Formats: sequence, structure tokens, C-alpha cells
Amino acid sequence: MKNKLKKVLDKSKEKLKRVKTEHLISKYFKENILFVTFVITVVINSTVLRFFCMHTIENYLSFKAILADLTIAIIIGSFGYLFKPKNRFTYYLIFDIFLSAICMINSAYYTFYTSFASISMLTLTQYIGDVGDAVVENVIQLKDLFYVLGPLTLILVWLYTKRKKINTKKEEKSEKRKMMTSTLGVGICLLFIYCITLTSLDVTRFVKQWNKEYIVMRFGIYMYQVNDLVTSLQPKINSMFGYDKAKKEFEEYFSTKEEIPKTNEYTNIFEGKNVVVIHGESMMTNVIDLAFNGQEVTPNLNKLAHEGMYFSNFYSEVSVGTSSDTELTYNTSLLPTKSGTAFVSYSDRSYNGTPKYLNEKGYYTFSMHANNGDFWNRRAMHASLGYQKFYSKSDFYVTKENVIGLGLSDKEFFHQSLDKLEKINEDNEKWYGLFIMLTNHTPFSEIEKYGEFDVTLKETITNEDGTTEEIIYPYMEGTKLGNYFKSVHYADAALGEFLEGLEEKGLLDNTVFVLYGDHDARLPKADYNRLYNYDKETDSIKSEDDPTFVPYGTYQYELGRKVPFIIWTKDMAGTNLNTEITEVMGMIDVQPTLGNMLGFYNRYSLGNDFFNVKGNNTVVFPNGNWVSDKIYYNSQKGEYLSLNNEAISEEYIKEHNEYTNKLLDVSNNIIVFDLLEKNKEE
Ligand code: GP9
Ligand code: MN
Repeated sequence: MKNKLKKVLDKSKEKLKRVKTEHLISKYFKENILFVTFVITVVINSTVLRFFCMHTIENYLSFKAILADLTIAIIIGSFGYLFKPKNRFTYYLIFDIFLSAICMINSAYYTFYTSFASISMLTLTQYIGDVGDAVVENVIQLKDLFYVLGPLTLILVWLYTKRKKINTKKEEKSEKRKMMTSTLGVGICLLFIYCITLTSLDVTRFVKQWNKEYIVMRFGIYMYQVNDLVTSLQPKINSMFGYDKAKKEFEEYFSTKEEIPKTNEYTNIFEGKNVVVIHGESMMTNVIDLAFNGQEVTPNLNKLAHEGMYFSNFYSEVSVGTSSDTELTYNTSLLPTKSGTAFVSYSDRSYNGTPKYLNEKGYYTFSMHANNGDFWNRRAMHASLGYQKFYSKSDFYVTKENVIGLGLSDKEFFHQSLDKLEKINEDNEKWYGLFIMLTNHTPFSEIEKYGEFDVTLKETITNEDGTTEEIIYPYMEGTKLGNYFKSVHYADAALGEFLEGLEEKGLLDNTVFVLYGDHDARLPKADYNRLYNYDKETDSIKSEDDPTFVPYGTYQYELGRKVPFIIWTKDMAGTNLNTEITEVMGMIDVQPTLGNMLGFYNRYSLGNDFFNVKGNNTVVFPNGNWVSDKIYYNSQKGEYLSLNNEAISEEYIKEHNEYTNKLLDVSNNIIVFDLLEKNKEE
């Protein structure tokens, strides 16, 4: 009986508690209806934007993005409490309209460009032209008007509260302040929770800003736009101070450089020829001639290297802008900027790009890459470099079936590019095209799509009775480097199919084929140790005491980041151009070297025509390290590795360090202060 009574009592207590909480919640909603409506509409608009643009549920219902939007809405909303109720409504309405406009602009922009809008784009006149036309044609669609519902709902709620005389009581100043601080406190707590959910990949992508879809998916559209604003302002701030000094240094640097280029045995050898340039995503020199159980990893690359002019001691010189930094250096003979990336932050500067020189010589110049045109801001930047047309994702037929990793598979990309190229060849007397590959991109995890390539170690042993047996050791199977080999084998096969297609269509007859690896594949050092020091008996890395152990430390790793650079024509094999060049060369030297062969000269290149400095060249990396044919110098540690056991004087290091710093400064200033444009104007 007693127990029963206790149970009834507990139950009613619980009910009372529930009623009390429910009452509190409904009271909170009623008293803060404008704030709540503001927050809800802001979050819904952003979610709907993702729904319209990115379709898959993990994108639009992304927990991180919703949390980010909620945090922003609560923080902005909290300051509304500082106003009187009537002004508070105006405050919320202004922000609601502003944030809805962000959604609307991005929604329309996405329809046209399959990417999100950037404030910096507004400074590019050619962009406004494009978008302007598009708006007239078809950009604003019914779906883009959805976001108007946000502010509209807020107005309706405001009218409703007025009619029902809700929240009309006068608030004390202290009461308002209390509401503001407690709401702001909730916002800050959410911000903290949000920050701890972020991975290092999220943070680096946020800083680099090259993959806008990824940022919107993890950070929401509002955070994306704030980040975009800051990134857009950075180049303006950087170029505000130090112009005079930069200009003086620039003039001094180039005062000694020839007005007319030096000629050599390669001058004009390819003048008037068509040019195919392959940007080999993450292709590294160490795959060339590498084989597993007799199977070459990259048979097609090997063929090009053996038949063409192969620079086997060649480095890309990238900073945080990876692919895009290489595109900058390859096309302009300038180095990446010290902060931000040239492609994202400085696309409105003037560049002496290779395509510009070839345009003047009557070429049709174009680039092709089957990813979103706004990745690395290529759409704007390729125009600045001088490409007459940039064919991007929207120019290719992309389906779920033909995608690997980041986008359209290389095989399909080359396949579709061939048809375009055939048409280009029909319409133009001479052409120059850059083809940017994509599949061989980190994390190299879709191995089932790369096709078969065995990275185990197989050995056949003969038993005492004469029978043979095959033993399989795991070797590189299951390692990241092993997966990279599978991936690069796929990319190589795609390249082979492209070459075959070009030959079939007669497009190799008058063509120079150029290939570069854009940067190393950022693979673990331990995996290289396994590759070079595999102990099959223990299925692990040999001990350092083992006489066959090949040291593979930090320096070997850094020097092992070489990428291939190959110039090939179908009739080059066996001629004097068919050579392997082992002296050091960098991406910065490509424009002057190729320019000499194709018959153009950029007086403001910072690299050298390799054949004028062969054996006496220095490759400068954006972090201040450098490599010559004598030493590799690590500027962070102030240490060097001798490459040919020659004694090195302090003077040698000092001179090279000065050269390195000067080159990095002049290059950075050219871009930040737009010195090529200013120089032209004068
Ligand atoms: C993006 C692709 C990859 O379109 O070129 O860029 P990365 O990550 O190598 O800089
Ligand atoms: Mn790349």
C-alpha cells in the first residue's frame, strides 16, 4: 500500500516536472519568438541551399554545417537583445535579409558555375560580364526565390506578435543585458563544441579555400563567406605597403638580364608545332622503370622517358597551393607567393604566361581539366595566364559510373578530350593544350577501380624432388605506397590510351608532347623504407645493421620528391634529342627552356633556359631550401647534404642563400604588387 502510494507520488512528481519544463520551453519560445524565428530561418536557408546544390543527404544534413550555421545565427541573434523590441525586429530583419541574400546569390551562382561565389570575383570584370549575361539568360530560377521565405516568415511572426500583443511589456536594461549575455554564452559554447569536431583536414581546407564545396559542407555557407571575405582582403592589405622598395628591387634584379635571349642548339627547334602538355597529378620520378614481378608500374611513362628528352633530376617547387602552384610556375616562371596562393588570391594580376606568347604567334591555346572550374580558382586564373579557353567539368560528360576519387576518371577524361582535340585541330592551324589529370590523387584508396596491379613479391623455388612452387610475400600490398603504385599504374594506362588515340587520329604527327609531374604524392617515409629495405623472411623492414640496408632518412625522402619532366615527339627516339638529363632543374626553368624551343622569350622569367646553365643551376623551394648539383641545403635546419662529396665553402652557401632569398622576394613582389602590369604601363 505504502509502495503504491510512493509510486503514484513519484509519477505525479515526474509529470509535474515535465509540465514545468514544457511550460518553461513554451514560455521561452513565446517570449523570444523573434529570436527563435530568426535562428530557425537562417539555419533552414543554409540547409536548403546545400540541398539544392549538393544533393546527397550527408552533404545537406551535414551535422558540422548545421552546427556552424546554428552557432552563427545564435551569436548574431544574441546582440538583438540589446535593442528595444521594435528595433530588435529591425535588427533581425536586416540580418535575415542579408543572410538570405548570401544564400540566394550562392544558389544562383552554383547553378551556373557548380561552385560557390567569392567576393574577390566581383573585382574581376570578365566575371561580372559572364555572370551578368547568365543572370539574363537563366540563372535566377524559382528555387532561388525560396530564401525570401526567411525574412517573410520573420515579418509575419512580427505582425502576429503585434496583433496578439505578445511581448509588449517594457524590458529593464539589466534584463536585456542578461538575455544577451546568456544567449551569447550559449553561442560561444556551441562554437567551442564545433571547433573540437573539426579535423586537421577540415582546418587546412578552410585555410586554403580551394575546395569550396568541401568548406560549405563542413562549415556552412555563412562561415564560408566570412572566410572568403578575409581571404579576398588579404591581397589588398599585402599590397598596401612596400611598393617603392619592391619596384626598386625588381628593376635592379632585371637590369642585368638580356633584352634578347641567348640562342643555343635548341633555339626554335619546335617552332610552329602543336603542343600537348600533360599535368601528371602526383606523378613521381621514382616510379619510372620500377617493376613488380617483372611488371612495369608505368610502361607508358617509361617509353616516353626512354624515347624522349627526359629530365630525371627535376623538381616541382610547390607551396600550399600544390597543383595550382605548379601551374603558376610552369606557365610563368614565377614561384608561389609567400602567403595565400597566387591562383586564389592574385588571379587579377598580370602574368607573362606561356599561352600569351603563343597566342601572339597565332596558336589556339586551351586547358582541360574535368573538375569544377572553380577548384583552385582556375576559371579566372587560366584566363589571366592567357588560355583562350578552359574546358572544365561542365564541358565533360560526368556520370556516377565514370568517376574515380575527385572526379571524372583519367581514362574517360582523355577519351572525351580526344574528340574535343580532333575538332580543335580541324578548326585551328596551330594549337597548344594543357591537360590536367586527376585520378592519381591522394588518398589513393579506390584500388578496386584502378584495375589489377600486383605489388607483392613473388618467388619461384624448386623443391628437392624437382617440382616448383611459387611463394608470395606481401611486400607493398596494403601499404599506402603500394596503393599509390596501383593508382599511378592506372593513370599511366590512361596516358597510354590517350597516346594511342592521338596517334590513331594523326594528332602526333606535328606535335610536341610535354609531361610534368605536378608534385610528389606525400607518402609515408616508412613505406619507402619498406620498398627499399624489405625483409621477406620477417615481412618487415631490415635492421639498420644489415649490410644490404639502404639508408632512407629525411634527406633521401626530400630529395626523392622528384617529379618527371619529359619532352617527346614520336620521331625523337635515336636522335640527339633522345637523352636523359641528370643535372638538376626546376619547374621554374620550364618556361624559358620550352620558350627557347618554341620561339618565344619572357624577359621577366625568374628561371633559366636549362641549356644555358646546365650543371650550374640552383632549384629554389618556396620554404627557402635549395638544391644544386653539389648540395641540398635545408634552410630550416641550416644544414646541407653533399651530393658529390665535394668540399663546400661557406661562401658557396652564403651566395646561394642570398640568391634564394632574392628570388623568393622578387617573385612574391611581382605578384603581390602587380609589377609586370605596372612595368608595362610605364
Ligand atoms: C584539383 C586537382 C587536385 O582540381 O588538380 O589539386 P591538388 O590537391 O593536387 O592541389
Ligand atoms: Mn596536384
